[in-house]
Amino acid sequence: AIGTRRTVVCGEGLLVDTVFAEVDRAATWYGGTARRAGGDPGLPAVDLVLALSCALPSPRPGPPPAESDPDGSSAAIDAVRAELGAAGAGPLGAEGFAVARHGAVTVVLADTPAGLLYGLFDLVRLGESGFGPAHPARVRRPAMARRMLDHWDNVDVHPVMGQVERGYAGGSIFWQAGRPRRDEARVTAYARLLAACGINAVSVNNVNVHATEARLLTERLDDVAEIADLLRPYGIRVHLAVTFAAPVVLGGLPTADPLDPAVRAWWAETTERVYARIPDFGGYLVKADSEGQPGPFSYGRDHADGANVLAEALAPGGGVVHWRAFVYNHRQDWRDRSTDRARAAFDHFSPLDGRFQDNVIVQVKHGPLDFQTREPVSPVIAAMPGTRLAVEFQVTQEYTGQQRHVCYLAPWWSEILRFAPRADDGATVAELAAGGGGLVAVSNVGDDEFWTGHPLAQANLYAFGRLAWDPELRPQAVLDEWIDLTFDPASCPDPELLRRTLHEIMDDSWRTYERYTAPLGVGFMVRPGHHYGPDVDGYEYTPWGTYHFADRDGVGVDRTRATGTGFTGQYPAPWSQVYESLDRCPDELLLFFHHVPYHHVLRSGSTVIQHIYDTHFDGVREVEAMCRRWEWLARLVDPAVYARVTERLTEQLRCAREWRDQVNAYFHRKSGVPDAHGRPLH
Ligand code: BDP
Repeated sequence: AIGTRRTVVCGEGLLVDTVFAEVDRAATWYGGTARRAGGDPGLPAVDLVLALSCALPSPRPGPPPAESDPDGSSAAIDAVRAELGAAGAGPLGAEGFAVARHGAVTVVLADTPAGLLYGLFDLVRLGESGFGPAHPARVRRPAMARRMLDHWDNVDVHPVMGQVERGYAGGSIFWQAGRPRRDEARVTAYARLLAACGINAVSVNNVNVHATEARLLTERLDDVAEIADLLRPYGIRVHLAVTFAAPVVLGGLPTADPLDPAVRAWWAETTERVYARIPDFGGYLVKADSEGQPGPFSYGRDHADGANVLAEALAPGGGVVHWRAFVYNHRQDWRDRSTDRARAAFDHFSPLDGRFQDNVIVQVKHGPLDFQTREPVSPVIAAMPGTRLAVEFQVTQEYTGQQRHVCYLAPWWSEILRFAPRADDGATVAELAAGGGGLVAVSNVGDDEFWTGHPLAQANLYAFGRLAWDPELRPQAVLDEWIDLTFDPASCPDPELLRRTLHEIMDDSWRTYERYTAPLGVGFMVRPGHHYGPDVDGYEYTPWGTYHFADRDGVGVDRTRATGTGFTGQYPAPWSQVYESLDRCPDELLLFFHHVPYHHVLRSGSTVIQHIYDTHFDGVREVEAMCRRWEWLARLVDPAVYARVTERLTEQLRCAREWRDQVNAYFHRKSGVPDAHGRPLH
């Protein structure tokens, strides 16, 4: 839509250059024209203006004289500015923009180059409808200031985890066997893709910082700077995962004690060197005292002590430290039913509220456990009003089918973002994240030709960025945007069939996945280690703290205050009472909070055991329907995409049947209860 227009771009700056390069490329491709403001005045009237408002003189009353505005751009800009002023729209902000259609001219206005870039991508989303009838300016500003992706990419190939930890899309786009990959075209294309999704920060290495990754902070800093140079033109700042032991392993100091003056000095000097090399460096990401990573506990210090020393070092450069709250004992005694991994983050972090410096962002996984298909919202999110919190999602589908299964996660994220964990002010998770450190997710991208292994998993990447920008968006509307941008309905012989079928396959795919995997919020039941496919008892007698406690009488984890681990008490009212109560607890979370007999009757009216059987049969039937529907698209999508998705669906169906058979057989054997409909349970 843009490429066929006569476009003028007004303003200066690196990101304005990017905007111009984008429209110029489109114009070259589709036969339009693109020029910078101040060029040849003898041009015909423009039909698209992208302008930085600060680059413009204040609007004069009345239309500009025709001779000073031969292409009509100034008149259109002035009209839109006047309209924004009259509407009291206020500043567009650091990344906001306004799009208007004034007569036959589309105008994108922004206060900053980043805003102009996001305005351009908004127009790309609008397509031809951005050039329809005149309409007043629509102002868009992001809800979250930081919309970040964490790559769990290793620099070296890790003997167990490979090049990308929990990566299901091939190798890393940044690193290859210990070296930078230096695929500039790919990283630039990635930056463009991310900017189009609304992402503005990327952490480029794994949170489990191994020996080579650690050195990115010091002697390998040039490798990071190279990536920063490629992401910068698209408004993306680079962050780095660092090891808390860096003063010892890199600096040769005898300790990493955060209160030791030499340690503080080391962090300050090291960070100063980072800013000398990368002036817009975003900051550090730290996983400390977690799953074997070093941390402040080794020195008898707490996580506020640990985070603050890094924050102090980053403050002069304007950086932040994302300090993860994913801290728990992964070597617990499974025989001790009072230890509860779900409690850990709250127990460690809530007492520290108010002690973190302003540029510390405590990064909390959205659920208390670990990115399961269904979990309650983490109680930490409600418990730290004096701390900047970021909420962490997992776009990479570690526990949701590893990009072999279709699992559109936006409905799940949307539910979480709309949840109001605190009764007093009714603030939603989205509002709390927006007021704090924003939204972060683990990336699902690799060097795969479709970026994400499963082509339909791209929708999760896109949806994450869009929901971080605007958590009010409906997941189905986001999917519509993604379909339009990805499959180009204009060149599709039957765009309506394509759209309807993709919705039928994807809209409910997260719930379908939930139906054939672990039931009623109990979680895990995946194969240990790689976490793909069913293994009902795989983690049951291990030190990882993720159990379902199924026996002949019942199943589920008693996390009540009355008789269990007391986890429900970490929530404020009313959620503490809702989750504590067997009658009020939502069905989908029942086994997360309660241990119940198999004949316990759910709010739905079904018994727990019959619900398990029914949902597992239903889930597989739904995957069978997905496979049939996908066949309708054989001639409507690119053959390579068609082939890849077909291959993945075949595997999804095989795996869903495996889940159904194992889960049903397991609970049938434990409980001895037959299926009410007489279906074979094996
Ligand atoms: C778990 C993953 C593990 C990550 C960890 C984390 O299995 O690979 O290192 O999360 O978030 O889900 O640090």
